[in-house]
Amino acid sequence: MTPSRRRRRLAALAAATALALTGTTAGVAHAEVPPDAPEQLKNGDFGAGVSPWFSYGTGTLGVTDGRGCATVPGGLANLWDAGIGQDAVPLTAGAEYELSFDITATPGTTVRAVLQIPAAPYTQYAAVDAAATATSRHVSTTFTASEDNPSTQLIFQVGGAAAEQTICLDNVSLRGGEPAAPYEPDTGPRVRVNQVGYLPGGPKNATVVTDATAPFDWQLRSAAGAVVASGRSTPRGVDAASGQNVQTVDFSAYRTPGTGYTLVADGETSHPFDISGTLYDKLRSDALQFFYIQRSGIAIDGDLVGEEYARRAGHLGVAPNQGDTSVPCQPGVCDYSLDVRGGWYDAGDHGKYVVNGGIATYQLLNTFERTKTAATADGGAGLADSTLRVPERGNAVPDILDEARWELEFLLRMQVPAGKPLAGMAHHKIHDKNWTGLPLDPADDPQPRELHPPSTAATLNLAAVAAQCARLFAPYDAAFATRCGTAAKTAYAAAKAHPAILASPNDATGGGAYDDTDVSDEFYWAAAELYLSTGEATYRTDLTASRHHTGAVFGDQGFGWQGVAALGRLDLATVPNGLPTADRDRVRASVTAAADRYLEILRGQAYGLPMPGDANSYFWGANGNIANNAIVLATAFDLTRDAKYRNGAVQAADYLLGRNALNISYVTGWGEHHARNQHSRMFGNQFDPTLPNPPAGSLAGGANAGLQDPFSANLLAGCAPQFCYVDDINSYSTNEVAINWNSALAWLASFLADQDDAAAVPASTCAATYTNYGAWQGGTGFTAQVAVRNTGTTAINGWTTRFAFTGGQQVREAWLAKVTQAGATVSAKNESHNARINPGATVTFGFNATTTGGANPAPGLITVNGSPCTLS
Ligand code: 9MR
Repeated sequence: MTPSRRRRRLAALAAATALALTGTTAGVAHAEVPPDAPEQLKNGDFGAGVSPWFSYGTGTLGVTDGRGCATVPGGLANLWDAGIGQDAVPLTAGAEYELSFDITATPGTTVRAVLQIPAAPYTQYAAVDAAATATSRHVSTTFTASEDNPSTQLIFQVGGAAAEQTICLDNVSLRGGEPAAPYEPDTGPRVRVNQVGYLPGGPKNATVVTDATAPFDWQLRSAAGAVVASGRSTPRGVDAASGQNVQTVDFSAYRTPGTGYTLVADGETSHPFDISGTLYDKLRSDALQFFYIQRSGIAIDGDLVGEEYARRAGHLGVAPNQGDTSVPCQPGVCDYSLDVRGGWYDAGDHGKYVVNGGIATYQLLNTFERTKTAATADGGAGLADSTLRVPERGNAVPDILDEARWELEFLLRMQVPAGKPLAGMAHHKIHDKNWTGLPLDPADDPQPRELHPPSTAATLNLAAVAAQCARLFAPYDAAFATRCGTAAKTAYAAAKAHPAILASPNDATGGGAYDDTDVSDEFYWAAAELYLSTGEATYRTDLTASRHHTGAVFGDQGFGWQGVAALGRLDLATVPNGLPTADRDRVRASVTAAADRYLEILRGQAYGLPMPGDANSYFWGANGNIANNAIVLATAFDLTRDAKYRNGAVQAADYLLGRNALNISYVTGWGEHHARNQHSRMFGNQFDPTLPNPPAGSLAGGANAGLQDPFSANLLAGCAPQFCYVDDINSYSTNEVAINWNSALAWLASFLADQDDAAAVPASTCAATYTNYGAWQGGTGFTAQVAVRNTGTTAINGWTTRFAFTGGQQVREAWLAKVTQAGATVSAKNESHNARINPGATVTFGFNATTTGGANPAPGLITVNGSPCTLS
């Protein structure tokens, strides 16, 4: 990632408004700066590389002969069309400063150095013009700061010359004022809880930051202040992830629902929280609602999501947009244009990337597919039609599928058309030619849009999610499902024909690279999804031959857009399929083994999260990976019904919602103190108060010891991993929003919502056998029977047996039960003569069903009156 990846147009606006101050220095000149005055800039001699310097509108900023250098294109209209700078420069009112630097420009031009507010009203505190040539020139100016500002910007405006220039800077210095105070985040009370709350039957853990090394008393207090539970803390020593001495509190034994509880320990009172079985219901819909608001190519309807989020359609071929209805390739890449409208904007930028769209779409589709196989998913009521505020609500299709389809349609458009070179492959991405500034409404983006070359990774992402689409949409829209199925097969074949077309790590101007040198995991995932949908031997052969089928796919740091073998493995464990029983059991055991490992990691963390505590585990977007580790824990619970795994998933949510070193909920609108200034061109409230903050349910990328953006690098250098985060719109490497992080949050929230009170898991009281008597002649249908035995100790009086087909199977007629079907889910209700099932007794019913082709395995879950039966 080059530091120049995105800058604001602040420099442009500043220059446009404030430069009556030309000449040499604006502000008060001739101030006296003592020789020992403190330095306010970081890495002014470029001795530590480029960071925290950034550039915009230039070539890559790099270090050449010990100086910071960048090329600047000729012909830019204005000085401020390109810049090199540093953020978070503090000024103290009334203090005197000396700004100085060495500069060369080859062949030569005038450069302006400006110290300013990096957002409206773009006030300038100082500005100096320097006529720079190929011979180094030392420039110095003094001024008195007119006000306190802990976070100004020094920017060298380097545009506006007719000829291309190479600009080099060295010994950049701003001396004066007070020594820079180390940044101290406001972390609130030392007692750290899930600020949203706890499930009545779930684990309830907190972390207390303290100097104490001996245990102390804690008290749980009701909203009225009554002590409702108490106990002793557990000393945990110094936590590596935060560098803090901490103790933990476990109040799991207290289960009474209520609001406004606080935990008091070591003289501190936590933020308030609830104990409730409905905590996560709205988080599920909020996390999913994010996707509608991120949609490209459609006006966002304020009646649905509130006027503050209403906006015009972005990138629908209406000026000043230059896409996305007919987008050409980058020069030399292809000779056609594609209509690639629609989809979701990836993150805070306006790019659309097939690779990241893939994992996000998978997770939405998988959130829905889980309703067909997981006992706690309650028939998917929380994900039904009209549960989200999307334009498609009321169309008899679950809204989460409608939302996923918005992206699927885009992904399908990214496929290279038949007859063109690399037909069937998917273009890796489509985004702006150059980075744009913040904030920027998508409809106002003036940049040319470009298709980037096809890649094997993108093609396999398309194959995988289009295969999921084929089976999940079959009951709702057979034509769309068929279109998906065809595209999936075509893409997979194209990827096999071109197995090593890799996206370039250097293709990161105007958009992210999403590069990946190993696509063997994408092959495994795509083969798995195609096998699950089609049941065809060729895909099974490929997936079982992959090293990922038996290899370690669940690393400690979790899976993400670059490593997707886990997606295939999870689906082979949960979605019904025809793998041999021993192999299927091994696949499932690999999920529970991974979950056991995550529990072990979690127990080692005083903040109780399933992520190791070293700096390497806190990377760009780690909150998404933490949620993904929670998904593995949740899946292990779905497979085994062992509550320890559910408890692990809950504790991961505790971390995301406030039980962390910064005492912040990383989800906007959730918790007492939550992230709200995530990096986004749409949600630019921090820059422009007329714009909204991100909508409730937006997950920040989170603590990232890599500090790849200059703002956080400058502010947080040397941070302990959990402190490497700042809720500031400038910090794109710690505080962006992104579809792949929110899809993980949505999956997890949906699982947690399904747990209701997280009551003890009841023993199964039924056993079910599903027998497929085979296909009719011609293969258009089949006959099956379900036998249900009462394995409990009391009679069942009246029953509804429920299961789901994998694809588009439809019951045509049934006997010995009244059968209805909604989507893929079949409900069989007793007839009057077989309503009672005595302990040990069995009832059977049968049906004829039509098929639309594809896999037709026995269901993975059969319930009686909502309780899961053991399957045999
Ligand atoms: O999430 C991505 C992270 O894993 C990478 O380290 C980072 C740098 O390549 O890019 C992240 O993805 C960004 C993408 O490149 C552009 N859109 C915003 C994404 C989230 O920051």
